[in-house]
Amino acid sequence: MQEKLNKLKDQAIRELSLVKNIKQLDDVAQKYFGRKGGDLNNILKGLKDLDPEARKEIGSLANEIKEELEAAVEAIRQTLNAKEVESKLESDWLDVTLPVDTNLGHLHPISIVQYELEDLFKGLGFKILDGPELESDYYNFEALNIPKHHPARDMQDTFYVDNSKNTDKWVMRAHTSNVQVRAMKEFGPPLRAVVPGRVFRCESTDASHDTTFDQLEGFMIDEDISIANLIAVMKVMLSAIFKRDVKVRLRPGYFPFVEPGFELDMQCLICGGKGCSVCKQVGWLEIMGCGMIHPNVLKAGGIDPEKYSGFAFGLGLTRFVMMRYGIEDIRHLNSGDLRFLKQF
Ligand code: FA5
Repeated sequence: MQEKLNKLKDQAIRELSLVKNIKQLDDVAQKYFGRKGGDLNNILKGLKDLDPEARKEIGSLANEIKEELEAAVEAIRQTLNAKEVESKLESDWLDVTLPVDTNLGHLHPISIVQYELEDLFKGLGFKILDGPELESDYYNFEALNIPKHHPARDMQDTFYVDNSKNTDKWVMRAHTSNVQVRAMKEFGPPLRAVVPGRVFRCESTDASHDTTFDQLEGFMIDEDISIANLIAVMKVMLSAIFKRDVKVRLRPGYFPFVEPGFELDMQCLICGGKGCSVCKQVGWLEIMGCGMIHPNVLKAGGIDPEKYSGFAFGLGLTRFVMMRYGIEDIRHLNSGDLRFLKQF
């Protein structure tokens, strides 16, 4: 039995010396110490059949050999692990002197024009304001002189949010005009501000209509503000953005929150006024609604309409961008299509 054990030990040592990787090491360890069928374990199991004297002697030798071999396996495992790490480091090296990839993307065309407009209006003494996209029915409609159930709500139909805990309805804002009364309450007169932002409409899409688009609201409130101030600001804005003569026309338009109200159209720059799918074959595209702020809206904002007057406009920023760059379908702008976006 002693001889058998010593032979087993020599054989195990020989096999361990030939091991090249962890997998082979595990196989050898399994062969000798495996719970089921491991050679050394089988000998240890057979000890119970020996007489007590022999069991003691052979048992202590077998344990000695087992400990020795286990220590050898552990030592070889550590060496192999260290070698593996070393070779991984060699193959995974990184050249920190290579040039950095500078293709980091750029601004979306809507942001480009929005920031240009913000700079322009800052120069004219306007504040740049922000407002909530999820808005109360009050600021989106009622404060703007559009009572509940009034048919004028259909002009800016939007998405209503079910808020069963609260009796007041919430809507995705249909226009940036929701910030008018908020700003009047916060800052009071005199006030000049523009409000860029995303708005939402429940309507069918086509080349010039989307359900999510951007507007830029603007308003100026002071003593003696008139339509002449509105037209002057429009002219400055158009020539700054288009840097050339663009044909515009102002026609009467109905918005419950202005009186009088207008709509400003631009001659379509996609077709040069000949007619196309963007301008629905009429040669003109509606770019903004505007007018003199209704006295009821000034009152809702805590401003005395006897003393102050003001103009307001709501520019369709997305359509403005289409005209600036000659984009023939509004749906490209929210598509996330890199083939389109990389052109700007
Ligand atoms: C309004 O949203 C008013 N709040 C504008 C206003 C502000 C009037 C202040 C008076 C005083 P309107 O629904 O017409 O108005 O939208 C304004 C502009 O947004 C339009 O002239 C158009 O350029 C753009 N627009 C409207 N609907 C869409 C749409 N579905 N997709 C893309 N652009 C749109």
